[in-house]
Amino acid sequence: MLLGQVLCFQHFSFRLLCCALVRNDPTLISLWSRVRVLMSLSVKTQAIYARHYYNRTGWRVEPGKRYALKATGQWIDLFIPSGPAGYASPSLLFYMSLLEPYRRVPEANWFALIGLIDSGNCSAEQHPVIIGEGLHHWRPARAGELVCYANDLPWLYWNNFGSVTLEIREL
Ligand SMILES: [Ca+2]
Repeated sequence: MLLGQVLCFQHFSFRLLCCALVRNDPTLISLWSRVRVLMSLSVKTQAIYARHYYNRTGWRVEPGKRYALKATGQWIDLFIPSGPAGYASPSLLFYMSLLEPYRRVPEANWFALIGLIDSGNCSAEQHPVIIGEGLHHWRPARAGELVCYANDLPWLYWNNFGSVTLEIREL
């Protein structure tokens, strides 16, 4: 779907909501709720589990297309709760800053939501994308399945709990 079409549709939806609220018209409010349902059908949702080394989404992405990603929720690293943006090494746990270079993506926060595009061989882990709380206009570098995980030390997934929810929408 073209970005212009999405923006036009969203603009229409917003104007419809405004009219419905100003006029307090039940018919318009009902119509707006149906439009919202139609818009939500274009959004795919997937749970990303902290303990899984790889979370396969089943979503095939392609270069030349643009996607909006949004992540919400909370997962837990042993006893440290975190959102999908992840967390910095706590000052009280000084050893964690020493371990930062050994994270799967050293430059990203602990428990930041990471994505990679699997073109057939996940083990390469090349070109990870830091998704965090989301990306507004993501352009994949190549075609493949989007695979996600919490950024952690490769050998410390056994003490991870919970999941975050990831949404994807093609623009
Ligand atoms: Ca862990």
